[in-house]
Formats: sequence, structure tokens, C-alpha cells
Amino acid sequence: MKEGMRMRRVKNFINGEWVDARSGQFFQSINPANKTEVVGVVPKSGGEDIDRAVKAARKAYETWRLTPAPRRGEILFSAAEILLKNKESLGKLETREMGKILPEAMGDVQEAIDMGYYMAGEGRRLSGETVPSELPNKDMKSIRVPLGVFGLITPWNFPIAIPAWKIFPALICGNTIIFKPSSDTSVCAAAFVEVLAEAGLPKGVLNLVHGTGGEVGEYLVSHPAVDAISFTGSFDTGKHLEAICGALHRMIVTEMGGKNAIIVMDDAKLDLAVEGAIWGGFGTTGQRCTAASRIVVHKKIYKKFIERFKAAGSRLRIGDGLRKETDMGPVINESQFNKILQYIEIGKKEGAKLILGGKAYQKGSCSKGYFIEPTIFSEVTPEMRIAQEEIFGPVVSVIRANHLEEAIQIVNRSLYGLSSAIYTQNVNSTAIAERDLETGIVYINASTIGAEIHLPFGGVKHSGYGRKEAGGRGGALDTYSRWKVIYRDFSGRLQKAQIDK
Ligand code: UN1
Repeated sequence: MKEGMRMRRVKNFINGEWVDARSGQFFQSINPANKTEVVGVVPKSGGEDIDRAVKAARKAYETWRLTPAPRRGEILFSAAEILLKNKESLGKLETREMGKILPEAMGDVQEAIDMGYYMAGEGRRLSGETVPSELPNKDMKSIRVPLGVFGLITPWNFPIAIPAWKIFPALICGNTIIFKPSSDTSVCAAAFVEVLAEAGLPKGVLNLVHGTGGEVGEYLVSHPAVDAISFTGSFDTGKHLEAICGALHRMIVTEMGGKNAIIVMDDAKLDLAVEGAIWGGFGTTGQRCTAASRIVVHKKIYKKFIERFKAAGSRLRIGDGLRKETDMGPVINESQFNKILQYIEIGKKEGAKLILGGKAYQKGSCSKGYFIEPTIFSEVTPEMRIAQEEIFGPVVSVIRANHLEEAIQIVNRSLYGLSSAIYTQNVNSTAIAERDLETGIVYINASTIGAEIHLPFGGVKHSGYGRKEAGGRGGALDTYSRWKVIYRDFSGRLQKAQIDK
């Protein structure tokens, strides 16, 4: 724990060297549970730093793409081993820089470990198809090839897992990388890159450039020598980057917001549903893109659900995520803190009934951080702004529904479509929900959060665009490689497909 309290001077990582930004300027990364604690001092980079990183990545690509994938996999396997050895210290660092409670921070590191082992194994598969030709003495196959130099832009809410979701598959497929993490979690990003360097990644294959989205993110996305982009963050930024890439004819995948909902039917196991709503709504302080911000409850059990949900919410203990007894940590920064409090005011003005929380939490040492009470609104109607817009904080809206079909309509009446859930004991209801819910992920008798890494992750509508993160075939491998098709004719004569019989 003592080690965890030190302030770090982090650097950019370009062409295998730790360097400051060309500008010589810095910014601070602070602990959201205690604004007076500086977790790290971080280089404030600009276009010149990106230029150097892109140059290094382009050069490294020439050899990395030819390195056998099983060898690339060995480096990933070593990285996973190092992460496992350092799981607790990385978790503590993450709690200090991002605020989530330690068990969740260690889960975040575990998600990266899982992805490391998984993608290491993919190094021995990366399979395509070999199929017979319609002509004699001819063979044909599809193979996966890298896209080239990838720009990766990641958010602060999963400071190690989300970079791992992108970096490990991009590497196993043979791409080289410029990694631009959120400026709120620069120290975690540097710690993660240190692990990959220690695992033996050749110089230039993975480059890290710190800075803000406006200053370096956009420059990276539109850089002429970058081949593809993967972005996770807000809808507004993602859509803007999609437009840039569209004009440049550049591949981009975006993973964006959510307004995820849990349906609780009248035959649900109520206590289980309440637990799921608490975990989905207030886990990670509501700051997952999969967070359950709407609970759509069958009218027959609405009152009972509200009572139990409120009681469970009021038992949550708020505080520094490093303390064992804490259930819910702070929100990430001042602008999020203000935005969430504004949404609470909007909810009140719209006529929703505030039944729990509703303000900043400032008891004792919590006055030094960005803490907000777990907040529940009941009597929310589907069109209210608090039921439509992504708040990204510990604010949950409870909506009443008359029957299953109406509940599904309410869930689908959203610009977003990332994750949804239904609690019911009726197998037929689960079948209808699984068919009709318009989200990329559907949970049955489980909350909206907690996706595992070996199936594709991503949503529809405003929640995402293009290919998916995580998973193998149909997921990350398709995102970070493209198909090349080879036809070989060894007949020694001209053979015409579709014409010769
Ligand atoms: C995110 O919130 O951006 O499914 C990712 C989950 C986590 C990942 C969330 N495994 O909740």
C-alpha cells in the first residue's frame, strides 16, 4: 500500500524508449477520491510526438508483420504472466487513479490477463479457410493479414482492460500501434505498456503517447501514415472521428455509450433482481458503458421492487476504493461530477420522484473527492431525459411497464443499444426478450454488466459502429485483421473460372 502512494513521473514510450513530450510540458493525474493527491505527472504531447510514434510504428511494422504469429503469442503470454504477478499492485494503482473499488480494479486487471492468454493462444490459430476450387489443379484459401499501423484511443473507466482488449488482438494479428489513453488514467496506461515492454515486445511495435483527445487524439486519427483506428469513448467524439475516417477512407471501429436497461418481470426472483440492479446501477459508480441506468419493472411488483431496491441502495457504503468496507468509490473528475449533479436536477424538474440520494457525498474525508450518493428516481417515464441520455454516474431510473411487450418497447426506445437484461422464471419470456431486445448483449437472470472477453463485445445504434471488440472470430480477430484470398493455379494452362467446365 505504501508503494502505491508514491507519485509517478510517467513518460511517452516511442520506439522502445521512455521520453518526455517535445513541448516539455506536463499535466497532472489526480486521485478522484482525494483531489490533493497527485498520482502522476504526465507529458503533455502534441502532433510532433505523434509523428515520431507513427514513424516508429511504420518501421517496426515491416518486421513485426513477418514475425510468426506463435512467436508474437509467446510475448503476449509473458505479458499475461507479468500482469498476473502484479495484479494487486496494478489494481491499487488503478483504484488511486480511477477510483473504482479495489476488487473491481483487480477484476479490470484480470480482464487484461484473460485477453492476454486468449490472444496468445490465437497466435497458433488465426485460421482462415481452405476450400476446393471448381477447376482442376487449382487451390484456394483465405488468410488473415494485419491492417498495418493502428491508432488506439481508450477511455478512463477500464484503464487496463480496454487497452488490453485492443492491444493484444492488434498485436497477435501483426499490427503495430500508437496508443493514446485517456488523460485521466495516463499512469495506468504507462504501467500497462511497461508490462508489454518487459515481456519483450520489439521496439516501435507499441508506442504510447499521452495527452488530451483534442490535442493528440484527433491528430492521430487523421494522420496520413495511420491505417486504422479503434476508439472507445463518448458518442459525440466517436461520431466525429467516424466522420474524419469516412472522409479519409480509413477503417474505424467505435465503442460508445449505453442507456442499458434491466426488465424485472412479475415472476422474477425479486431479491436476485434487486441485487442485479444494485450491481449494474452502482457498480463502478455507474461508470461502465454497460451500466444499468434504467430498470423497467412490471406493474404488479413495482412497489415491492422499489422498496427493496431503495433499501439495498441505502446500505451502500461510499468512500475511498482502497478501503475494504467501501462499496462505491468516487466519480472520475470534476466535469463528470458536475454533469451528474446537473442530471439529478433535470430529473427532479422533469417530475421524476427522487427516492434515494440526489446529492454530493461529503462526509469526513470524502469532502476531498468527487463522491455522489447512489441516486434512485422512481415514477420515471420513458421519454424523460434521465431515461434517455447517458449520465455515466450512480443515477438509476425506475420505469413501470404493464407487460413484457411494453417493457421491451421501453428498453428499445433508446438511441443506444449496448446491453440489456431480463429477470424472469418464464422460459418463454426469455425467448421473446432475447429475440426482440435491440442490444448487442442480452443477459438473462443476470445484470447488464460483466461481459467475458471471449465473445464479441459491442452494441447497435449509437452504442457502436463497425466491427466489434473482444471475442475471436466475428470479434476482435476480424477487427484487427483483414482477409486476403489466394488462388493458385498449377495446371500450367489458362483456366477460366465460371466458363470452363
Ligand atoms: C465498458 O464499460 O466500457 O461487461 C466495458 C462489462 C465489462 C466491460 C465494460 N467486462 O461490464
